[in-house]
Amino acid sequence: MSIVVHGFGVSPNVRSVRITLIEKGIDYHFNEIGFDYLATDEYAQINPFRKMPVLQQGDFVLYETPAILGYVDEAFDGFSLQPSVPKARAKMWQWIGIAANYLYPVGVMQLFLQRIMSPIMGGAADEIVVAESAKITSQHLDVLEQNLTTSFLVGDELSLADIITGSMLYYINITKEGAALVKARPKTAAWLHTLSQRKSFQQTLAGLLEGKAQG
Ligand SMILES: N[C@@H](CCC(=O)N[C@@H](CS)C(=O)NCC(=O)O)C(=O)O
Repeated sequence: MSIVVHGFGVSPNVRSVRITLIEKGIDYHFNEIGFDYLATDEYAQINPFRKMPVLQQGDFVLYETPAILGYVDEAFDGFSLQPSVPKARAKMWQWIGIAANYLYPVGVMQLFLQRIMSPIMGGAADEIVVAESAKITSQHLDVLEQNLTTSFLVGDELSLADIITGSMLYYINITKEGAALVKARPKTAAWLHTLSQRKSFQQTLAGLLEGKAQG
């Protein structure tokens, strides 16, 4: 049954799902939707919370990024993107929680949105929000830097933790404040660079203006 991913190209959560599908070698159709579509009754049928991404496989519909990543990894053959040892797997879920609950709301939704997206949408960055979110992001990145003792976040194999955390950090690193924070942390910078070179990350790069074009 073919897979469809609904969302915007520029969304880090949507990108995480697409990267996971590419890493697993699974063909999928990317249904690029616009902001207006999230508000429709039709969209509420596939995600009543009106967020993206949504993964659809026939009559199976799944939303919430961590759930989608776990499903894609487990439902299909190929290289596993989750460590099998319980402690390592728990660490992977810990990083997924950090990405979703800390990096995304502060580094992406505040720092990236204010510094990059507000001007693109014709507004001005709220410098107070930028400064506050950069300060908190700095603390988040300290934790990342201290924990990057292996090639990837959990050991020496790519896992779902790298995919979701790397997707968030990509957007943080686009801001000048975020880029300075990454540059000051050599292990984080090297890890992000390694991820950015992967075919899956390259193939899912999206123009920042796309959100505006569809809005
Ligand atoms: N908890 C959700 C969060 C999804 C989310 O916030 N997606 C953003 C894009 S990255 C979105 O739908 N934004 C549009 C909006 O909030 O209207 C998940 O893990 O998938």
